This record gives sequence, structure tokens and C-alpha cells, in this order.
Amino acid sequence: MKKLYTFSAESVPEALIKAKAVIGESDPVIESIKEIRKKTLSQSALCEVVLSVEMPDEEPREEEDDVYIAISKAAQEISEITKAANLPERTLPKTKTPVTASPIKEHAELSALQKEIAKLTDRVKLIQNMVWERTNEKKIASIPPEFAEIYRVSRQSGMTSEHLDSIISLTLENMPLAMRQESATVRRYFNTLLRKMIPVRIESRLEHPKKRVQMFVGPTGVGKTTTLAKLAARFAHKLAEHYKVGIMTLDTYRIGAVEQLTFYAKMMRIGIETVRDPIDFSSALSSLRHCDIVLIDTAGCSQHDKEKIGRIRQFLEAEKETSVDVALVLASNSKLEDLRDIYKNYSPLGIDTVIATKLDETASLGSMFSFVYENKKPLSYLSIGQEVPDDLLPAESDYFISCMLDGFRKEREIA
Ligand SMILES: Nc1nc2c(ncn2[C@@H]2O[C@H](COP(=O)(O)OP(=O)(O)OP(=O)(O)O)[C@@H](O)[C@H]2O)c(=O)[nH]1
Ligand SMILES: [Mg+2]
Repeated sequence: MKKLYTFSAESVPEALIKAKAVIGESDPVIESIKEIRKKTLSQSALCEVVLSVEMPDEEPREEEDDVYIAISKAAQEISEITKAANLPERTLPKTKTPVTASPIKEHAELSALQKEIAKLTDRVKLIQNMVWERTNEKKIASIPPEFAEIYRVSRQSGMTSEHLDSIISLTLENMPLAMRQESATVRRYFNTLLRKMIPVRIESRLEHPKKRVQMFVGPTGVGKTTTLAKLAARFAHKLAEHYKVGIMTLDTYRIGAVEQLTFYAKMMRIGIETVRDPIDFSSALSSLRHCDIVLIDTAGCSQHDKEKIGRIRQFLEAEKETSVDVALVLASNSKLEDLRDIYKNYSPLGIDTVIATKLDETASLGSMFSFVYENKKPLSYLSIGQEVPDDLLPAESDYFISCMLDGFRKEREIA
């Protein structure tokens, strides 16, 4: 197996010195040498050298870092797929039957021209990206120009730089050289890699007579009640198979909370139970035993309010017979630090999945991406607006990544 390494520096000898430090005594072959930028008054020159080293087939990875290994595996898988399915035009066998000379020549000239334009566009993007992140100039200059645009977009999404750097360097290592010529191909590859990194729980059919009891927990105002109402409508009326749905709320103290949910329950003609104390939880569940799906709302509370979170836990512990699926509802416009903090303090409740809300209110889904990736808690649903019941989607990694890299779009238009 051939492993590719890319090094950039002000001059070719300098790039080779860097290479020696990394590759050591292996016997590399020079795959390409490019002058990316000429020296100007304000900027140093930039050269890129791509080297390949023959590796034994089953090369064991020694990194201890889980994150790195997981990304690496996905990158290698994709590399295999793309090698087989996505070879660029110039590597295809040439046609043997010449028709007339001129259309072929014209076509070749046109496609050569298109490639030149694509390369030029990449150079322009590189310059734009350098202006965008002056402080990170060194870092940007150390990656090839075709990668600069996707680097900037991902960085702006709020993804952690640790994840981003690992993904970029693994993409560089694993991507077939022929595919690395244009930023559009790089972007497609990168997209596929990110999609593989997002864990998602597929919405499954309910097998009768099995019941599903799902509880929604999370900080205040993230959209727990609205999401519950959307799901109630989805299961009771929207899916091809109509389920019997019951609603329960433990949020009985706050003014207006019960009324908010009763309004939705009435509108959808669904039964509702209000429960004040853990001791009454089991009997409320049993009065909804005729339902296939029971959705339980809870009062939102700060992740630092251990007492309130502890109270929700008492409800869960009061019921031994039924297994309750706990969904942590999180607003996508939260900072990564806050998401981590919320998760840490809510985890004693035994979180099964994450529901990301307010995708329509953020341009930085990268923090949610990094959060889900780090914790390996699957996304189950995505809430994309205030409309009940329509603004809810079963989680899909393609859609999530396309919102993260290309901006939010309500309709699912998967690249
Ligand atoms: N833009 C947008 N607004 C949302 C979304 N989901 C919920 N909201 C709005 O967020 C506000 C709070 O929603 P609720 O469902 O009451 O939130 P909650 O988590 O139940 O709040 P508490 O019970 O007070 O903790 C409402 O105005 C909702 O319409 C979403 O996906 N996008
Ligand atoms: Mg609520």
C-alpha cells in the first residue's frame, strides 16, 4: 500500500528537510513538486512536495487517541470507495475510435481550460482564506490550496480545531493524489468523511406489543415541549402507521407549563397525564398502558441545578418495570463548552440519544458536530423551526453536514 505525505515550505529543499524529519529512513518517491506561490514583497514563497512511501499492507496504527483512530478508519474506508468509484476523467482509458479530429481536440482543449480555471479559482480562494484568518496564516499556508476553502468553512462552523486538523491531515494522507487537484472534489471527499463521523439513531418501527416510553430532558427553553408535541403528531397522525400516543408531564409547578402541553394534546386528541411526585409515576404510566408510545415532558433546568436534575432521576428510579428512553434536548446554537457541561451534568439520567433543536437559528453547527462526535451519543431527531408538527426531521447525517457546511436549508437537498 502506498502512503502519501504532503509537505510545504518556502523552498523544495526545506520541504524535503521537513519530510525527512517525519518519514525518517523510509525510501520515499517524489510524486509531485508544485510551486504554489512565488515570493513577493509581502509574502514568502510556498512550495508543496508530495512523497509516497511503500507500506506493508496491514499497517497497524499505534495512535492511542480514539478520536484519531475513528476518523482514520472512516478516511481509509472512503479512500477505498472513491478509488473505485470516482476516478477523475484523465485517468479513464482513452477512446480507441477517432471520429473527426476537431471535436475531440476542441473537447480536450475545453476540459484543459476548465481545469486551469478550477486551479486558478483555488489559488484565489487561498488568498481570500489567508485574508480571512491572518492569525492562522501559517496553518493555512501549510495545507494545499485546494483544501483552504473547506478548511475555512469548517473552522467557521465552530468545529474544534483538534478534530478539524486530524480530519485534514487524514484526508491528505488517504485521498488518492489524482483526486486532490480540485477543491470541488476535495469538498465532496471531506463531506463524505464528516457524514461518516456523525452517529445517528435511525427511527425504527415499533414492534407490537412492545411499548416505547420516551422522556425529554434538558436546559430551559431548548424546545423540549415543542419537540414532544411534534413527535406526538408524527407518531399519532403523520407516519404511515398510526400509533396510539399518550403524553405525560412532570413539569407541573411552572405557571402555564401544563396549559402549553394540554393545548397540544387537545389539538391532537391525545390523552395527557400530569404527575407531581415520583411515587405517582408508575400509576400514571399504567393509566397510559393502552398507548404504544408515551412521551414524557420535564421541566427545563440549568445544568448546575443538581437538585432539579436529581428530582427527574427520582422519577426514573421509581419505575422499575418500564425502560425509559431518555432524550437530551439541546439547542444547536449553544457553545461547545456549554454542551459539554450540560451533558456532564445530565448524564446521571442515562442519556440515550440527543435531539438537536434550532438548526434554523445557527450558522455554527460545528460545535454540535464536535459534541456529538466526542460523546458518541447518537442524534435521533433534528428540530428545524417553531412550526408544530412540521419542523421536525428524523436525524440524518447527510442533512446535518450539508447544513453545517453549506448553511441551513429547510428542504432536504442532499449533495
Ligand atoms: N427557531 C426555532 N425555535 C424553536 C425550535 N424548537 C423550539 N423553538 C422555540 O423555542 C421556544 C421554547 O420552546 P419550548 O418547547 O417551550 O422549550 P422547553 O425546552 O420546553 O422550555 P422549558 O419547558 O421552559 O424548559 C418556543 O418559542 C419554541 O417555539 C426550533 O427548532 N427552532
Ligand atoms: Mg417545556
